[in-house]
Amino acid sequence: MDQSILNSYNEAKKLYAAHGIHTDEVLGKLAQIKVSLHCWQGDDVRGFLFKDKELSGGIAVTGSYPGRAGTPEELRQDLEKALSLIPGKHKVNLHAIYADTSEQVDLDELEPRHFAGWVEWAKEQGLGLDFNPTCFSHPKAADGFTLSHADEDIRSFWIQHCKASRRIAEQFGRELGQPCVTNFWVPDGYKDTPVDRLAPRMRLKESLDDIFSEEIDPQYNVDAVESKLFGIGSESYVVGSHEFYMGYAMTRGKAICLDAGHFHPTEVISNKLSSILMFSDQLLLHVSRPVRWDSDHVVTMDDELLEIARELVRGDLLPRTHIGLDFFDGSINHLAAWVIGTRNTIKALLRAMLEPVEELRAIEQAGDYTSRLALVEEFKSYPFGAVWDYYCASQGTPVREQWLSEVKRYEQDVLANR
Ligand code: RNT
Ligand code: ZN
Repeated sequence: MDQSILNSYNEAKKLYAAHGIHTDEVLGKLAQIKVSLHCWQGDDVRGFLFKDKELSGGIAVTGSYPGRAGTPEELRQDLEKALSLIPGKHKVNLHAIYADTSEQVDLDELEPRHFAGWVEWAKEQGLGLDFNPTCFSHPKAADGFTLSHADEDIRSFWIQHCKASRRIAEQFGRELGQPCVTNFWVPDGYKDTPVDRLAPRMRLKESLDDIFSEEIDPQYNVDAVESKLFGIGSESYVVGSHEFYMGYAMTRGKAICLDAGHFHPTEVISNKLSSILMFSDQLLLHVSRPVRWDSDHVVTMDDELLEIARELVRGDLLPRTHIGLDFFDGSINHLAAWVIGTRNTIKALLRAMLEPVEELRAIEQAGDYTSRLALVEEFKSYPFGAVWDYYCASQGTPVREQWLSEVKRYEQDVLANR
């Protein structure tokens, strides 16, 4: 390791030690945390099953940056490259439309064997896998409804797809020796104010109960449900609202998925973690960045990211929280987006771990809000960067912006030829 990285680290170590923070221990803990990289950033949410299908479901990718992955091999190659630039051991999050098969197979017919290529690769790479049924970009989702559809045949198609997805996930978990988190998100909703809000919600509840009635080993699969406030074309009403899934997950023992982009523009998810995990066992995060709406911008080191990380660390919520990413930006290099967003997420956790939580808690309890504000603000400029650089170097990953030239080289050597 570069001597200057080590020197800076040792200096930083002393400063943190004065507040009882042991940086070596912190880095040991940080290395245990897995972030789930969403495969869909690599190809603008297109997938491989239905090649020419347009993205639907009220979500949108903008930009046409060249080089996006067009085959499972290319996507894996890009993920490998991105993961080599991110410290730690992580997971990859797949959607059903990313099946690796030459068969013409519809969503309700998917089986674990259609993902064998992914499992083999994950084993080789020492990665975990997560999963999502894809309830959009399909003719049977054309009118914006899936699991809550009024038509029984359509509803049952999506129920079959979700059941198939859980079986695939269970297989992932069994093969890889770590649980697969399966996240259920459906776009169902109305553009304009509905007359009947209740009936679609009743149908969604019944569909979910049907899906989860199938016994799946919780050692291998964890179910999560993701809510939303609105989407493009579902501005007035979304069936699976936050309150709907809050009630559903709490009464069915499911994990809630909180996506940072899915709430009111001034509403933040960091403030929800302590409440939800008081009543629920597990939680799934979709770390994203909303800009004016659920725009799925690449995660930056902003106040909300830091606050999410602090809540997880201060409340010791990390063991019960699955950290996934969910952004898709087609206007910049696809791998760079992964690297920036994932490195920021890990870096924010490190910053949170490098705060004197016990000391701050005692100060707060004593009612000394002056010292609370003073210390929190001073810690914002403590040399966490030196600890981060040391962590990157000790994990054999590029230090600071060194990764960028690697991405540029990869763009020239690989992406430009696609
Ligand atoms: C959509 C949800 C969902 C998707 C992915 C592709 O609003 O956030 O998680 O982004 O499943
Ligand atoms: Zn999401």
